[in-house]
Amino acid sequence: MKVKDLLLVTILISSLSLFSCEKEVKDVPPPPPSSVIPTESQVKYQQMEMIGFIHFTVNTFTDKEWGMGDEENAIFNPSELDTEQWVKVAKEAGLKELILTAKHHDGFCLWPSEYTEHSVKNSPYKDGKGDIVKEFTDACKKYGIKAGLYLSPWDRNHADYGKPEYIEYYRNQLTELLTNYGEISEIWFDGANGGDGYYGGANEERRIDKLTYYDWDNTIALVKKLQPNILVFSDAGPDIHWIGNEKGFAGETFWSTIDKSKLVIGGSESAYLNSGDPDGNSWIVGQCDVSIRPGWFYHAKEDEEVKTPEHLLDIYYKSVGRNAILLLNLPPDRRGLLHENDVKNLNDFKQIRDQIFDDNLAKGKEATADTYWGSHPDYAASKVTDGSFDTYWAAEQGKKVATLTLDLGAETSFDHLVLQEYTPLGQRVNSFTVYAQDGESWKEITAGTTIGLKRILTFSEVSASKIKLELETTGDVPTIAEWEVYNAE
Ligand code: FUL
Repeated sequence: MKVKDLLLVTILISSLSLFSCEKEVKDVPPPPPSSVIPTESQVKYQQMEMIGFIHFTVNTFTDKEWGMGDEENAIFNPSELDTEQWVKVAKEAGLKELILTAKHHDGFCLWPSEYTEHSVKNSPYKDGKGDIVKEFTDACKKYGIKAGLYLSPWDRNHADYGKPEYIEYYRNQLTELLTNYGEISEIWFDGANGGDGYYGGANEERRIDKLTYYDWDNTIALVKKLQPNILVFSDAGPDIHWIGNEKGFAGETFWSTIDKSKLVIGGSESAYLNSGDPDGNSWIVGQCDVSIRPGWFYHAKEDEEVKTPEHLLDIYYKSVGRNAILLLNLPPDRRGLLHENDVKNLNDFKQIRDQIFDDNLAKGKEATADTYWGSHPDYAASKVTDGSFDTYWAAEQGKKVATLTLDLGAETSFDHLVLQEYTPLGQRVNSFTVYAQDGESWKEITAGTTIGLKRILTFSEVSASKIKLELETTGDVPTIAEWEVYNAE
């Protein structure tokens, strides 16, 4: 090689290394996560937004909400049971998971448990050969939605309820359910803790110590051992917690963080569950359970009291739209089918949602920010209108107040906003105000406290070409993954 060529090569190599060096300088590590963050499966779980409950047992045939446990197996006799109908209806309505009451407080089992005679195996249903948990999990698999199970800890049928032997029985049943039916996504432990019951014929009142009786730590460890990917619900988590009411509403301020030491399965304080705690030491997803009917079980007399699509929409705004997941109960009737009135209102509810959230007026529009992380394009304001949750804007290091501005390009009418924090890094925003440009000035259109995974804001129609969002945090810098704008009309 000639000297001249050698010189050229040297220049080339050094300019290449200069280039990569420059790139290194430009690379900015992402904002560090907050001290409490969700697991990946908690984020995915909440992103499902809406899931369903199926309450079905002897109560469906006795017209009760809580069976005493003395029901004859013979009364359980659905004439047209079709778990595929449940699943198809739920899926069409946008529900991503269903949770079946494998056993409610009456102790009657929808699967042929080998540990009790109080089950489908001694009922007329399919001459005792039926297994509704199997039919249910098969249908979920067939139509591609997740399956969850509810196994009531309180059992008003079992002779041993209240004694240590019952805990072994309960764990045996959990083992059956979590071993024989494939992947179970969620297990639902309710907090009802004893009272009067049949108890194998004793017909008495039995109370248990909610702090010690169920030995929940070991029961939950067993559940996780049998199904490592399962999420556990109770009013104390560990993965998902009850929202503190059965109306389907999260608090207007709702943190996914909460202090675990203040929670007790069957005894957590409702108001605390409803707000979460910005200083909480654990991330537990809030779940809003509510029935499409007044009761959790089917009663013919409630056929005209099925919640209207508008009522369901209001619930959606106050659950999913307040950073929680909605668990909507759909109780099959005595045929074993979801009733026509429930199906109709559920479908209409879906149609309304589709109509409102059909056209995101902010998608791809220009967004700017007064500050962004490392002044690096990866964290620029454009990320909030790119239609992807996985990319996000973050304010510059140390910022506790920041402003994002959205330019819709032309005067646009809207009445809904959707905001999403990038929760894999934590929940940070503790207040926000939204303004619409009004001539030379800005007019406040709405304000709120927490955002979390999703906040939906509704207001009377506004017309503007620019919208401004002011955010405040007390801790780590704010992030926004998506900002959407809709017009319901
Ligand atoms: C509660 C139960 O007592 C109700 O009957 C219903 O199952 C509800 C979802 O959970 O704890």
